[in-house]
Amino acid sequence: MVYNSGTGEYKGFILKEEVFDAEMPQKTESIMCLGNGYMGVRSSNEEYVKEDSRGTYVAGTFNFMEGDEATELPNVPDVTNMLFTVGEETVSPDGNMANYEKTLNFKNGLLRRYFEWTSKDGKRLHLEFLRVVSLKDFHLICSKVNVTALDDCEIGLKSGIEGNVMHCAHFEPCGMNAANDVLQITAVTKESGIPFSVMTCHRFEINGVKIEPDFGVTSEHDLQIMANLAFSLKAGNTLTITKISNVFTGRDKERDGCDMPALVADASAHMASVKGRTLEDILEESAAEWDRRVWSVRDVKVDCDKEEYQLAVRFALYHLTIMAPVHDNRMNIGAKGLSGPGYKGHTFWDTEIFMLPYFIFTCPEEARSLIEYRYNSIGAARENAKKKGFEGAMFPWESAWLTDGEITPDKYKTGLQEHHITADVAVGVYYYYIVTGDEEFMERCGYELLFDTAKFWSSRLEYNAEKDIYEILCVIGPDEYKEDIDNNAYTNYLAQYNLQLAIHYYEKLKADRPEVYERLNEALGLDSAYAIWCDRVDKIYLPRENEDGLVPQDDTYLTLIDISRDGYVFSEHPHEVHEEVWKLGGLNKVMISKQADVMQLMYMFEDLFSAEVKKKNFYFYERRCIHDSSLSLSTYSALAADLGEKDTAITLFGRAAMIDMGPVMWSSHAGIHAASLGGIWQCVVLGFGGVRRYGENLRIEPNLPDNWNEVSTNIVWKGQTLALTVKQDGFTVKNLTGTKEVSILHKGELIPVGEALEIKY
Ligand code: IFM
Repeated sequence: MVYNSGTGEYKGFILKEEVFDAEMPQKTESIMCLGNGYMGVRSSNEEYVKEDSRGTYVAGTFNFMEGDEATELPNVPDVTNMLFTVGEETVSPDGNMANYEKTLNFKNGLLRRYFEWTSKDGKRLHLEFLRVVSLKDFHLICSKVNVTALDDCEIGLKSGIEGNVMHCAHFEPCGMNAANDVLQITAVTKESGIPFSVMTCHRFEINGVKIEPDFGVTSEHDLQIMANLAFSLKAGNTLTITKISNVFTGRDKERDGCDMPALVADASAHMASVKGRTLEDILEESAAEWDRRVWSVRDVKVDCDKEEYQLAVRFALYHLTIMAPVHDNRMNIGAKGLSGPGYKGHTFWDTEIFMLPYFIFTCPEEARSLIEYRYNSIGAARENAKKKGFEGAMFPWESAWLTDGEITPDKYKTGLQEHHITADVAVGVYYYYIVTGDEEFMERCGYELLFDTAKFWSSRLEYNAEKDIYEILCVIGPDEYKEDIDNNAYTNYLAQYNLQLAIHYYEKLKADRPEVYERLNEALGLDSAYAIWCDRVDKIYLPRENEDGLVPQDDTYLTLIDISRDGYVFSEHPHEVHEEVWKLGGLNKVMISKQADVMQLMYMFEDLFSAEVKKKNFYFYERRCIHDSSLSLSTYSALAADLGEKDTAITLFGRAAMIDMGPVMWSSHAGIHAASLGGIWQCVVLGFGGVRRYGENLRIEPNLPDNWNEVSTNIVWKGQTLALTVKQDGFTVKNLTGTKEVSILHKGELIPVGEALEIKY
């Protein structure tokens, strides 16, 4: 992968693959995925190659398939395919190919690929493939291919809609249609009954002159419709194919629950309005939207010694945009976004703890939509609690559609035990509220979320009469290597925090907003819940540092077999570690962690422990953590930055930045790692930039790595957009909105920003 190929306005925006990897084409399919939050389209090659896993996923269209382990996003019939032949031979980068290049431009979302290809009998073609998924028109996909013959050639092309893709068994075909140049397939998901329409339209030119070839439409099965064309090209001639496609579903917000005829009418009207457009014009419109929504308002500019760091943070911003269905508050972000089948499109704590801070600080409306998803699924969370013998709202570890409830596959214990998700949701609500001051949201949804999650915790606590404490037994904490454990520090502290928030806002509402209090008290029985919260909150057992200064991750962690890296061969490859650990009795028996756990707690709640204790624990747990989850490195890096451990912070950041973008090919085959991308933003802005919600204040305490000259970005605080530039010798903050006074906390002092503030060290 090349990280520094962009020039001019695209410098720091281009990711490039120079050598085609025939063994692992899935890597660039994922990391160069296109999309817009409504749908994600994997960047598979137009021509099929061995091992490709093409996929188009539309947010929220979950379906359960008989015999499967959980509901998942179906793979929409594919429109990216174009199969070229020269004589009997299929054009493929697997064959005799030269000058290959595949690039993704984050600035405008353009995927470009080209190569030269020579047939066995010496006929040469130059092929250029361009593709864009519009950020402006969510339903629109456009491809353009220029095929230049370097020798006289007879070229065949098969292109259309192919439903025979992985995870396509979700669909019951409803029909197909070929009207002139437009092809269409309709289908409905088998269990959730969501109607889908996929349409595509081809246009052809030779040397810029429109031609109207015979389409030769064929179909080999119920979910396939193809045009089959033939062209004679003289040496030097260029055939241009423009393929414009659209995807509509009955889950779309504006047509929710519509039937197939209504869906087809919408899709057809849309196709009629876009089929004459060019890729250039669609790209220009989409690029303007990229600029409006992202690059002009929340770009993060990094001036440092390594160009890949700038690219990494833009890679994160790009993917955080295309993965997030923030246009529809019935949907949330999947752990792989919409870039692949991994984790079935399910939502985890990844949203609240790893991505939400980015949305809250850069576009609060988008953040609100993600939290409203939780509110909209509170009914299922209440049922989940009831089913498991608890009260209030117990959010599922993995969630999909609003009414699905817990959908973690049974083979994983996380669905039964990883309960911290419920407190993570509350943390997200509070974080959003403090940064935005959005009282309307709180009264409509936020307070109810805080109260009902607290009700869950007070019922989840177990009283230990001997010690007169409340414990939380049999859980999985963030470190998922440890199952059936008692008193996971992260879980216990967050449960207490959840109760503290509920107590605080109960008292505040009762005093200041009696009518809101009355309404919620009547609905949720707050008075009696409050009495229980008050009784239990200070008796929750909270692990503290022991005589060695170590905070136990849970009741047993520090008693396990210690195979820390000193004197032990610790592979970077988790599976090899697992084999070694297996011989010692399994993951539950040894002191190794999958991901940040106590460190996650110390990063999020910086005042719980002294700097000395944090540093000691950092190195203790880092030595025992194999970062087998993509959520781990960014937390360790940001925490290291907070602790002033600059070299460690930048080393860990470098590894976090390469989780998807880096050279390990298999790492992203099933999709990018959404949380890790939120984590990259957190490392740069919250870690190195030192931006933090601290209590109810905005604190700025930069920790720029030594080889970094500057980081600049915008953040939004209480509705004011603040332009922040951090340098080695100080930082500036400008209030770009300027309709409200904002103060920042720096070195313990609250300083008004006014129009602009400059701090020199
Ligand atoms: O939520 C994470 C979890 O913390 C580690 N395993 C993968 C999940 C989805 O990203």
